[in-house]
Order: sequence, then structure tokens, then C-alpha cells
Amino acid sequence: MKMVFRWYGEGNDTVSLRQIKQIPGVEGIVWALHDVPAGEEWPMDKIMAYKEQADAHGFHLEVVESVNVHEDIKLGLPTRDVYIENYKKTIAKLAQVGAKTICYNFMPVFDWIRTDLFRALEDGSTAMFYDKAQVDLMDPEALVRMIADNPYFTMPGWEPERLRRLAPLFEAYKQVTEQDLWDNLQYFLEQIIPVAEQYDIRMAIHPDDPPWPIFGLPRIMTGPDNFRKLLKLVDSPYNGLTLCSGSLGSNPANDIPAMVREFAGRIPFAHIRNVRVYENGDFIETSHRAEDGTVDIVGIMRAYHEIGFTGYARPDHGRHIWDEQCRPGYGLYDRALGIMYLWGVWDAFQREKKERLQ
Ligand code: DNO
Repeated sequence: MKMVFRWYGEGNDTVSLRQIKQIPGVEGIVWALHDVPAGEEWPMDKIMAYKEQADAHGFHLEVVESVNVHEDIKLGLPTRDVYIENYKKTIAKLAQVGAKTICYNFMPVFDWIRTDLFRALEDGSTAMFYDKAQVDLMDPEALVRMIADNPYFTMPGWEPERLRRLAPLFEAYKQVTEQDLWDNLQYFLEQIIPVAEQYDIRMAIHPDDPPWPIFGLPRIMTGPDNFRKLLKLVDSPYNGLTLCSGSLGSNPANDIPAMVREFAGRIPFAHIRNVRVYENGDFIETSHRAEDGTVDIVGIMRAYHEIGFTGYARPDHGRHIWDEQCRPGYGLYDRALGIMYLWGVWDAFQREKKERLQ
């Protein structure tokens, strides 16, 4: 398991590379050019600026999250070919700085979504919360208006461009069925995977978060049946998964340790975090510790250990603790604690295995 840590870039993150360096066992940063709109080719000078900063701290740039997919590709519009060509060029450039995995998602209009970014937990910290009924009952047009009226509405990792195009996008997706979305994903992968193979970069799709359709938009990366189908769309080791335990874990029917075992070899990248799911379907993000949430983090680590996981792993959203002012979910403290928990569990399994073999 190779431990990496998401970093949003100089001036765009409250956490510094110097601080990340002091978290045990982190070897690389998970990065992206967050200011380049989806669909555009990434400029080499900006890529090189990241490389210099990473080099100065002895971090690699092997994991990119995300190279976002332009909506026209998801919608299957004729204009998609231009954006697919740009995507290919970006892959070629990323190979020059040593990228080995690209995380992306195929969620229409929205990336991940929460209803409350700073919900108080019993211990006095805050964390991100999802109120299921609120989203289920919200009419998309009201949502569009709410976002338009609130210039500060944003989610970390979302490109601002998505928000600007919200109303027309909803309109365009009215014609798109779940099957269309699958066909459009297949069209994309059939063109991208050969290029990924050529440059030895594994594509790793991120599950939909939450893993069910919202606002009447189709969502297709929600659980094991869909992953089986995805991996067959283009049956290559370069067509893989970002197995995100928190996204998948907000649906308690998802057995994540079983997925780790079944999809071993097709998981270049693991996101590991916990959530506590309530009976009414709401959920809140918690510390990474298994006991604090409903996701079996120890069982997941055991599964990764059993399959001899050599891919990349990162802690994921944490709580906001010790009065840290940070991007929602992406502070230093709780993610660093998360890493130490993941290492603790992993190292114990390692030790056990060594002793068994002696
Ligand atoms: C949220 C993230 C997502 C993720 C993308 C992957 O914290 O997990 O924004 O990066 O969905 O493309």
C-alpha cells in the first residue's frame, strides 16, 4: 500500500507540503490543476510548477485526482470528440511527470454533494452531513436558484464552471437515460484506455457520492453490479476503480471488503474513510476509526492486506477538529489521524503475517 495525501496546491489549500511531509509514511501528493476547466488540455508549465514543488519536498506526482470529464462527453454530444482529444493530450503530458493513476468520475452535473458542510458532532468537532429527505424532496430548479443566489456555494473539487452551467445542463440531461450514460462512458473509455495503456497510466473511476440517483439525474457508479459492468466495458487493467469506502459506505448494502476481494487487481487507488449512516438514510462523516461509523474500516484493511494491495491509498474527508480552519473535509489534523489509524491496522496485519511465516 502506497500512502498519498490530497493537496489542492499553493494558495489554494490551508495545508502546506511541509506539514504533509511530517505525516508518517506519505510518499506522494494527490493533485490536479483545479483552475483548468473540464475539457481543456492541461498546460505543461502549470504541470511543471507542481512538479517543482513536489520535488522540493520529495513527493511524487503519481496520482492525479481528478482530470474531470467534460459534460458534453457524459451527454454524448457531437462536440465530445474535441474534449476527448484534449483528455488524451493531457494523459500524455501527465506521463512526463510520472503519473501512474488518473482518478475521474462520471457523475452528471454534480460531483459529490452534502447538505451541511459543518454539522456539529457530539465531541465538539464538525463534519459534513447529508440529509437524504432534503435532497430527495428538493426540486432541481429550486436548487439551481439557491446556488445562483449564493455566490459562496461550492464544493471542494467541483469546477466552478459546473455551477455556471447548471440550468442548461439540467435541461440537456432530461433526454439522457441511464443506458445513454453507460453508452457515453463506453465511448469515452474505448478511446481513452488505449492511450492510458500506451502511457502506462491507470484510469480509476470514482463511485458516485452518494451512490444513488439525485435530482432525477442518472447515476451509474453505485455498487458491485455496476463495477462488474464497467470493468467489462473495456476489459483492460488500465480500466479500473477508485474504491471509495465513504462514498460506497453511505449505502449500507454495499459490502466493501467483498468488493476489495472481488475487484483486486483493478483497484489502482483506494479512498479510505468512514461515515455513520442513520436509519432514515442520512449520513455524517466521522473519524476513520471503525467504531465511530458504520463502515467496517478494519475489515476493509484486512481485505486490502489479504489481496496484497500495492496500489495507492489516501485518507479521505475528515472532521474539522482542534479549531482548524480548512476546506470542508480536507483539513490536516483529522486526515493525519486517519493515516495513523490506517497504518496502525495495516502494520498489525503485516506483523501478524510475518510471524505466521516464521
Ligand atoms: C471529494 C472527492 C471527489 C472526487 C471526485 C473524483 O472529496 O472524493 O470530488 O475527487 O469525484 O473525480
